[in-house]
Formats: sequence, C-alpha cells, structure tokens
Amino acid sequence: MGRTMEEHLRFAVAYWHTFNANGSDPFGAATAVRSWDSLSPLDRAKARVEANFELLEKLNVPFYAFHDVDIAPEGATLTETNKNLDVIVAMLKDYQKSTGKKLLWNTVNLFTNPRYVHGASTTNNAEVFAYAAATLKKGLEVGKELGAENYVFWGGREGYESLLNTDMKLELDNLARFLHMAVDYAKEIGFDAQFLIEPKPKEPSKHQYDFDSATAIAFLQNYGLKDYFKLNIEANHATLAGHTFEHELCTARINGMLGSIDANQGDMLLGWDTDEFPTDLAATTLAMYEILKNDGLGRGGVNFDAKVRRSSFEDEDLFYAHIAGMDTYARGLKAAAKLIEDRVLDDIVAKRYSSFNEGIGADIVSGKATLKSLEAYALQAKPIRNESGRLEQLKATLNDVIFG
Ligand code: GLO
Ligand code: NI
Ligand code: NI
Ligand code: NI
Repeated sequence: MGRTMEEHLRFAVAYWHTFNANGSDPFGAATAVRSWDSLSPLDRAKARVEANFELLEKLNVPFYAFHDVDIAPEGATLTETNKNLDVIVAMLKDYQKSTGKKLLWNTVNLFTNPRYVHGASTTNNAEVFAYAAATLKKGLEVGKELGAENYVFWGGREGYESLLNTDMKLELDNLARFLHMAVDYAKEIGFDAQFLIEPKPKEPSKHQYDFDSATAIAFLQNYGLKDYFKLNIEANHATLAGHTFEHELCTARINGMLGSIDANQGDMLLGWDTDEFPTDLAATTLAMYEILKNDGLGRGGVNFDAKVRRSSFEDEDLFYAHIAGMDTYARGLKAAAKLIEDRVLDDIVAKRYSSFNEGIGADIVSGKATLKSLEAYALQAKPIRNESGRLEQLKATLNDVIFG
C-alpha cells in the first residue's frame, strides 16, 4: 500500500509473443507479415530490437522480457550462438541507455531445440545437461550485462512422458543441482537478479515437475533452494493446473514466495496454454487483491505473456491487445484497493475465524491445546452452530465494487 499505480503495475512486453510470434499454429502457417521477413537471421534480429523499443516507447511500457533465442539466432555451435547473442546484447544495451527502458527478466530457451527432447537438466543424457548448463551460464551473463531485475526458470521440458523408462529421483536431483549451479554462478559474477521459478502443469511434457506453486515450493524446500527463489505465477498455468489464478498467487504469498506474474488468461473451452491477453476484470481484481496483500511484487512485474489471435494479424492489433490488458489490470488494481480499504473481505474473514481468538480457539492457535484438553472441551460442549460464510453477500458486494 502507499504506492503509485505505476509502482504496482510494472508492465512488461514479452519479446517472444510480439515479434517472434507470427500467427502460425500446428495447422496453419504464419498470418502476420513483417517488414523483416526477407532479411538474414541476424539482420532480422536487429530489426526486431528496433521494433521492440518502438513498441515500448509508444505503449509507454517500462520493461521487456526475453529468452536467448528470441533476441538472437542460434548458430551451428555454442560459440557461434554466443557470438550472435553478444552482437544483439550490445545493441539492446545501447537502446536501454538511450530510452531508459529496462529488462524485467531474461531466461534461456531449454525446450525448443530437438536436443531437449528428453528435457534439459532432467534429461537422461549428461551431454545434454552440460549443453543446457553452458547455455544457462551465458543467460546469466547476458542478464548481468543488461541489468535484468529478475531471471526466470520455466521448466519447459523438465518432466517425463512415462515412468516405464524414467529415473524420477535422479532427474529431480539433477534439476536441483542445475539450480544450485545457477545460484553459485550468479553469486560468482555478481548478478543479483531475483531468481524465479515459473510453475506449469501438463504442457509440453505429460508430467511437469514444477506442476503448480505448492509442488514448486516443496521442491525448493527439499533441496535447500527456498531462500534463493521466488515464483513467477502465470494465470493460464494456474487454470491448467485446475486452480484459480488467485489460488496460485495466495499459495505463493503465504509462503513468502510471490515474485512476479505472467499476465494472460486461458480459454475455458480449451485445455492448453492459449496465452490470451487478460480482459477478465473479475480475475484481475482478485489477482491484484493477492498482490496488494503481498505488499506488491517488489522487483517483479506484470509481464504480458500473451499473444494476439492468429486471425488478428495487423501490427495495430499488438497495441490494442496490450492496451486492453493494461486497462484490465489498472481497473483490477483500483477495485482491489477498494476491497481492502473498505475491508469488504477482511471483516467477514475475521468474523468467520473469530472463534480462534479466545478460549479453546486461542489454545489451539497458541499450541497449548492437546487432543486430551480438546476432548475434555468437546465432552461438555453444547450443540455446535457454525458461522455463515456470507458468500452470497460477498459476491453481490464484489460486483458492486468492480462494476460500480
Ligand atoms: C510457457 C511459458 C513461457 C514462460 C517463459 C519463460 O508456457 O509461459 O512463455 O513464461 O517463456 O520461459
Ligand atoms: Ni509464462
Ligand atoms: Ni505459459
Ligand atoms: Ni503462456
């Protein structure tokens, strides 16, 4: 609380969904035509840098985010790939300096290249692990060079298809080793970004190791990594896991692990990560409610991990999409602030749990109660009548606050 809307809504544009996405899907070719389509890969990458900063400038968005492969073409060897990266990173650095735009987070793509067919750090092949580690090392160096405020680990193919041929224990141990190496190297080179794990279930592997917030938190805790990471929660990943966005945010928040968000929304009728721009005001209100309860996202932000539909392929659509997304979050923030200010939910929640404030309830909360003392209480208790949850009242009030 006490922050400006800009401080609460540190918007970021996702490089991979703006200029790298072109409307292709498994059944259809690209629909978007770009001015750089006929250029060589490196020249195309340079043209995209210019377009990226033009978009940030015109939208008045302060941050952007990318994977290594979004900004520069992969070469035939690691050396060549790193050389391409150096050229583009130098260019991005100049643009950051002259425009004041910043990098919310970067990451490396450890899922598209066929070498990652069985995963990256959770692969069965030690050579693939080594290549992924070398790629991660470069990603951390790039992040440091560009002053990234966060660094994201989405476990693209960190999961498995079948237990019949999988050593789950070794794969999880290796994932932890990989993350420990990242923590150590970041310390070594003085890269002080907040590390973020982005949980996601089901896609692309059948069993993703970072299924949801609770699973990721338990993993980090088991392997002594909890102090070095927070979570980047994506709305569409939450719904794929069978949760609401606010459930995932709340789980992260109450564990002190809420770091940043990937803002988008899924489609109720489609069972995959459709990455639509957020336009559901009730959903952004409840999300911003959790974020305000968290006292904001700190160094994190609101990254639009969202793409325009393939039937909307004019350059202009990119602007409308981001504007709609930002408006939906700004209105959600206002409504959430009002919910807190008027104690709409807080009062009812406090009343619902008030029995824990005194008597036997206070004994339970303080740890004084035992099964024996509780039995003694229950033996002489009168018939119990529970408090009403007041859910219908809350829903009516919520509509009022959101829609006026
Ligand atoms: C995929 C993820 C992905 C991540 C980002 C980090 O579903 O949402 O887009 O946000 O790429 O790798
Ligand atoms: Ni994402
Ligand atoms: Ni996603
Ligand atoms: Ni997504």
